[in-house]
Amino acid sequence: MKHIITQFIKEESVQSNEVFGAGHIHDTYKVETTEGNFILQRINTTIFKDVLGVMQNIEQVASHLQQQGDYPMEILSPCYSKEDKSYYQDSDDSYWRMFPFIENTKVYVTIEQPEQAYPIAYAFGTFIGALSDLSSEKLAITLPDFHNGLYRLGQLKNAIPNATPSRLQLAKESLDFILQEEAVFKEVAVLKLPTRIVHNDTKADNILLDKEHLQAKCVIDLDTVMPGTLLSDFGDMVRTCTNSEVEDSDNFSAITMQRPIYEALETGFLDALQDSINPEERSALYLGAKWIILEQAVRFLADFLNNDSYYKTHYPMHNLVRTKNQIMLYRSLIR
Ligand code: GN1
Ligand code: MG
Repeated sequence: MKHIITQFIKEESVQSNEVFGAGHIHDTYKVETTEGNFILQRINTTIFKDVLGVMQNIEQVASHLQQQGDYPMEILSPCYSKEDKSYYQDSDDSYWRMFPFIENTKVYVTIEQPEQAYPIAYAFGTFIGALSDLSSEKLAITLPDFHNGLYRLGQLKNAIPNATPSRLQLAKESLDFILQEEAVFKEVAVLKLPTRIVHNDTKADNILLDKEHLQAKCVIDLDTVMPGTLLSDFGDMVRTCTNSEVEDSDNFSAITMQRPIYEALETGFLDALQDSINPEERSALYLGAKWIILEQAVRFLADFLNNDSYYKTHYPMHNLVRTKNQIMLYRSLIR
């Protein structure tokens, strides 16, 4: 790995590297050097085929936020290689990138108090608001139909004929539930909402919080920043912040959608976006939560039927457990 790190950092400065974080997509490492610490990532090119598009999007977003002058958080900006690129293509065709490590931060994977949720929603709202004057044509669509519920449902249905009989049997109950609720995706598809540049992966742990003051310090994971709607960003926050259990938990009976946290998310998001959110967006926020939780169940279940080709899994039933977890959360939300 040293020859990769030294594309970005002088060899004599490099001290150590170790596996880092809990992402489902890339391989992530923390690199310690005498010039400070860094995050190194091997980009998953099976999923992100247009690496250049992804990195150009991140560069554009970073420079747009920098130009604002009064953006209130730190900005995630990539490091540049010896070749002055924001990524490095190795001889085996792997792609790598580095970011400065943002120190003295923590993330929440589950949230217990509304006071913990508010800054997360306020931060994502601020981020979206700050990008409202960046023209969406400037960004590459690196993952087409990323949050297109009907398309995701189609992927799930397409996975059925190719699934092994045993996986199909195990999936049956979840599949039936999803098909019973599929109208949610049609409801979303007919909404006429403005297209905005949004984050598209607003998991609680994509906000780095100041370790001491617990204020949001940086919005991270900009891979999916693309045109979309506000609703999916609100929905993904509800999905990850209100769940009393982590997404990987099989303690299904303990899963509840914590309503005070939902309310804090709504308040934080609206406080940050008050000048720009329109009444149609505002009144559809709850539908956004239903949409994204159900869509995530669809995505995990499709991957289970496809023998786990997309998400990193740690045991054979992992994607099925995640699916059931999301369904429990969805049930609690609509209750
Ligand atoms: C993936 O970046 P990461 O691992 O946090 C996925 C999200 C899912 C999430 C589920 C590019 O996010 O869309 O919501 O897993 N990212 C991509 O936890 O598919
Ligand atoms: Mg992500």
